[in-house]
Amino acid sequence: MKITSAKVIVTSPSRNFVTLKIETDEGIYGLGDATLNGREKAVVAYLEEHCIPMLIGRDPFQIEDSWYLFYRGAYWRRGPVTMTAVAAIDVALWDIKGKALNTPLYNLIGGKSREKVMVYAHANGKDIEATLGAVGREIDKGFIAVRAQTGIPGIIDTYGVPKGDAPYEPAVRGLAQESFWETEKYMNHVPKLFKRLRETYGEDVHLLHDVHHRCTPIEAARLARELEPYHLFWLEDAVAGELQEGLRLIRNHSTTPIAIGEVFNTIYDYSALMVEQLFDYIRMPIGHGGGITHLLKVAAFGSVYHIKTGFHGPTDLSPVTMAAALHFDLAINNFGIQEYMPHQAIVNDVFKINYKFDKGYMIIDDSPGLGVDIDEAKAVKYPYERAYLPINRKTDGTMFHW
Ligand code: KDG
Ligand code: MG
Repeated sequence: MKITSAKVIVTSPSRNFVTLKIETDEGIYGLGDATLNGREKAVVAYLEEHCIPMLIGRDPFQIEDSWYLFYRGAYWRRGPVTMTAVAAIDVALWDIKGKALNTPLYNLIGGKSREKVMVYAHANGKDIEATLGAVGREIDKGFIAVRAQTGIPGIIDTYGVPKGDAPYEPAVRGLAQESFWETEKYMNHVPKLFKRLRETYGEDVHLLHDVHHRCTPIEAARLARELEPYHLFWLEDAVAGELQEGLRLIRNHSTTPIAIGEVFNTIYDYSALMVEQLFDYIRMPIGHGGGITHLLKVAAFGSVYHIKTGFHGPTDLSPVTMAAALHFDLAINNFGIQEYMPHQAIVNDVFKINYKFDKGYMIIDDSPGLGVDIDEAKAVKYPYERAYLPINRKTDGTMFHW
């Protein structure tokens, strides 16, 4: 089999998605997700200018060699743009192989280790009462794991909480909007939320929280310790991703489990953290971390240290990444949990999906390959619209982490 062509499809049903489609001389094609929220066109250019010309004529079954061609073969390697492009190529090749061998992707990477994938929902509200209600609604839908984010008195807007009634969506169309932040108010407020959540819903539901990179190491250590009585499933991105040594301080002060890495893109972001056992859950998603080939290595390395996966799964990763993640989650032994932030219904006008939520878990059918498809005629109905993630300032105007 030979790769005869490849193209990048950009579509925006409610939000932008970038999809790589690789075609072969046997009529089989594969899909990869190349969406990098707010920087979509950078990945389009990387794929079109630098990768697609090198793909033509290659054997799509040589996935390992292709991975190293696009990783090691680029002198300027690593980084989110490059690794999102590498991931799109890799996932598309696995999709082709599954279709060619007429078997679901999970069978190519070890077969099923479980029948269903535990997922966590997002719940948020403008204050503690509203968040309590939102968590209750997710539990009523059947979720057994819920991430809770709440508005903070005295802070205009808070990460994870929408301004109006629309579902929370990180990127907004147009240029970057400003939000404002004060860590002290946040730190004093969040433990009150989790106290109320445990009093209201008991010990059994898994509760998660995302700090979204906003604490210094010592602040994060205090927060993790103050949240300890509420037995979180995890505290996510308590310090900024680039400040990896910061995790040591959290570990020294608390037993709250730590998740990190949605902004990481290679094993080299994780290796020291794993060896020192400074965190518990791998967040790096297949779509930004070099694809299935690379995540298999990251997860295997983590398994040595009893670290589990908990892949990023926001709306800014397309159904192609969600399906790839679910196959992966089914197959590996050290799966922990999967984030599931449902796409708006209009996304299904463009993507045909093969997974569904069922009582706290996701299940996926046994279509060959990934099992997700894209309708190109529908995709053109939703042209790209520039969108940005917000920027964040302290209330005195200092530029801060978002
Ligand atoms: O594009 C940014 C989002 O993916 C991110 O803000 C979502 O932190 C996030 C999460 O945990 O889902
Ligand atoms: Mg996050």
